[in-house]
Amino acid sequence: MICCVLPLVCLSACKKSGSTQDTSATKPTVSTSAVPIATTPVAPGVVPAPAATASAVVQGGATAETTAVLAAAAWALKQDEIKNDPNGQWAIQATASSTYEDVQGRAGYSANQATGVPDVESYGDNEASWTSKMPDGGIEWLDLKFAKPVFATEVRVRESSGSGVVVKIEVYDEQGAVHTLWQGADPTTELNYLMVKFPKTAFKTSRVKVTVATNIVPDWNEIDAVQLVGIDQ
Ligand SMILES: [Ca+2]
Repeated sequence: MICCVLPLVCLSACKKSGSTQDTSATKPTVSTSAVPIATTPVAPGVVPAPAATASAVVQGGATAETTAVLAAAAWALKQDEIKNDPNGQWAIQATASSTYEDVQGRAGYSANQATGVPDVESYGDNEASWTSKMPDGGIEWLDLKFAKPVFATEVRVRESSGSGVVVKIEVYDEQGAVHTLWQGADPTTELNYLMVKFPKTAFKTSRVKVTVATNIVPDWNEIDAVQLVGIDQ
């Protein structure tokens, strides 16, 4: 009798599990569960255990995660790993929908403050980041160019104040057509990267557009740097 019941239980459980996955694939969810502090050293270059990252929003095979819940040491190692990622490049030029006090060029808070390596060291207002003209006006965007066209696999957005406002990541192919790689809810808090991973693009890109909704998080929302990750072939 037990032999007959067990398979039924398993079948039932498997079906439930399957339907849950189907739902999560189409309905974005944000994980907010607390993560225990790591008790074992993490070597540089080692990808943190899945439990140490918050992942959220699945759409069309793209995933997003944030460094927000990493323990401090793991956080610092991850920052260093990203900063020196051999497949990563930092933006070299940027324009934006608007800038704080309409600043231009490379002035503080200009779009170009989101180019180059990260240079904001603590969470909060800092003119070494891009900031829009209005704090809570709604949709704004940052359009960034990179030196080398690559088949892209990931875009990392370093948010440095009022984090959690990115709503869309797009890239342009070499013919100038725009491709949406991710759209959803941004789980980023504090000074952290929103890391949007996706299947390798079928085209090369050297231009990324980051769209934010500044009304999501009250007060100013600032982006320190944006990294495009990809390979030559
Ligand atoms: Ca910056």
